[in-house]
Amino acid sequence: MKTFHNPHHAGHAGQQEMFRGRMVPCHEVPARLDFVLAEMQRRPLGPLTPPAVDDATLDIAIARVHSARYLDFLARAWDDWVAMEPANAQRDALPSVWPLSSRHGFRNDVLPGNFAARLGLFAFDSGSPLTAGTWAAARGGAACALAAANAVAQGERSAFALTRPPGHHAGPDFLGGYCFLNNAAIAAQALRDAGHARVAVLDVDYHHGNGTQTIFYERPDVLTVSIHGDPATEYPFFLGHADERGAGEGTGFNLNLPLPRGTGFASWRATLDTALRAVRDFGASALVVPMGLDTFEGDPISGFTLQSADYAAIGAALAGAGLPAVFTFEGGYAVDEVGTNAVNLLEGFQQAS
Ligand code: SP5
Ligand code: ZN
Repeated sequence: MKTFHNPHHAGHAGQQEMFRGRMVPCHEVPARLDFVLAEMQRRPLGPLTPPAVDDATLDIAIARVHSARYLDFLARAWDDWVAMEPANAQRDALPSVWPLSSRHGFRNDVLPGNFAARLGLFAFDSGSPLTAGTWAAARGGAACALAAANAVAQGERSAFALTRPPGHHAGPDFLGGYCFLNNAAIAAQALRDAGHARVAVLDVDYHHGNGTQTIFYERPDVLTVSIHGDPATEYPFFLGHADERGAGEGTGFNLNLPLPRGTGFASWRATLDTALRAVRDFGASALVVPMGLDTFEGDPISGFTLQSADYAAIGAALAGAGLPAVFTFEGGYAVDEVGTNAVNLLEGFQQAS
């Protein structure tokens, strides 16, 4: 398995996130990726390189899934934040005012001149700090996703985009859930553009992949499936229910498999079989797996009880689909175990392929 790692990831280093009225240390920290890299050096899966993607090609791939208005905002966001007042250079940018949605009577068609308002327009939570290196890190991650998709399009059985910040909560024109650019969606679209007629996304992160769902919700060519904590009680709360089946031409091409907080591996594994049946029935020729390891029992912000050995079994089950696969690194906040769990899954896939 070829792995593309993001050399710019550590430039995205938030200090604190807002949680229930208090600022708490960020869960999504650079060390997460370093632990995965270290484990991959102990248990190599194949070549490990930075992505080689030219800027113009990358811009096109990113613009296939994100709006121009959002990308213009994101590319300039840090400079605009510091321009508000010089002291902002020492602080992360977090939103504090939101338009909610049009049902509240607020407009989202007029771009605010005030940066804090603009940040609120494009963000859905106050837990995703934007820092000096965020844009470069997110862009480097999109390059990893594109390189991984290209490798698979050219005949590799699998490839891994080892990057942070994660991506699956980022939508066409919004950030949130520690995510800025949707790496899995960029990979899925790149596979479509390389000639795969039907691409399936099977999201195994603890949290519903709301951004990916929204990007492909009205499309019949990309099936989105997500196994996650029930949004009735779990983040991101406002999407991820079982009755969301797609819309328009995309009706029937979204499948949500929410599970209650406390779910263990037996039930999770049976649900994976349901997800894999949907992928098979869809007739995909390529698979994208947003790989969150926050289903682990020791995860500090999640509620499933998977054990480290379970990840190898997940990898083997995914290989059983018989499809070429791109993996993107998503959540997983038990930092000391995230490398073991990630490599267990990928090695499980590789050994069963
Ligand atoms: C990619 C991904 O996994 N994003 C998850 C974003 C979750 N953000 C909300 C986290 C709530 C943090 N709770 C802190 C509990 C401290 N005990
Ligand atoms: Zn997650």
